[in-house]
Amino acid sequence: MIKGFIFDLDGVLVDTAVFHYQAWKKLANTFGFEIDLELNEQLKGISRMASLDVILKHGNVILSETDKLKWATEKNGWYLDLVEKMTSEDVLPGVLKFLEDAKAAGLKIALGSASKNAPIILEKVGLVSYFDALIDGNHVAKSKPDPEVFLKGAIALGLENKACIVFEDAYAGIEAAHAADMKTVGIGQKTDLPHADFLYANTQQLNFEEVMAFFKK
Ligand code: B16
Ligand code: MG
Repeated sequence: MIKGFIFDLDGVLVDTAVFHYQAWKKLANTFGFEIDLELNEQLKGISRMASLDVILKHGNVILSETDKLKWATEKNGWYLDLVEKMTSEDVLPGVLKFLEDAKAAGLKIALGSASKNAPIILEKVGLVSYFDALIDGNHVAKSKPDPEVFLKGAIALGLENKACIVFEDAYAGIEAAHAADMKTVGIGQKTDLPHADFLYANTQQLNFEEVMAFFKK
């Protein structure tokens, strides 16, 4: 029986991927190379330092660990300048109604995000009160596809793993949820998320009754 939902943040509740992209692009340009949207797709759901490694490899740039930390911090500053302007208008379409329906039905709700900036983003867009537990990049040692973030989410909700459904837009996120023995609702295209148990092309299509009926089977 389904008793809880665990939501990824970026790409599911809000679209901060576009801000990450702008900030990483600025970093790449500083080092004299470009990144494109295809590369950006690989960064979804993975940690800040893992993202930096992917980008530096793409530009054939080698940095010391100290310099990597310095540039990751710089990028985060550029990213936070963009996050600063977020408001409740930035919650993706369909999300509020879905959270309200889930709450009204008595489901427990957790966040399971790789982002260390998750608390400030939820605060900015006014979503904090919907959550019974927040597990983000500050609470985990291993990033998705490791299941740690979702396992901690289920523990924080006091639920068995199997009683939780994960909502994810990243390939690595769906893998992480399955490794935690949780079913998944993917947000995106079949080509990007072929392993999602149930798929919506976008958040506007989220339908509480439909999701519950599907996983009751
Ligand atoms: P930060 P999610 C992830 O958020 C993003 O998808 C990923 O692109 C980013 O690198 C990661 O958060 C870390 O973000 O730099 O804010 O700690 O999709 O897991 O909610
Ligand atoms: Mg995501």
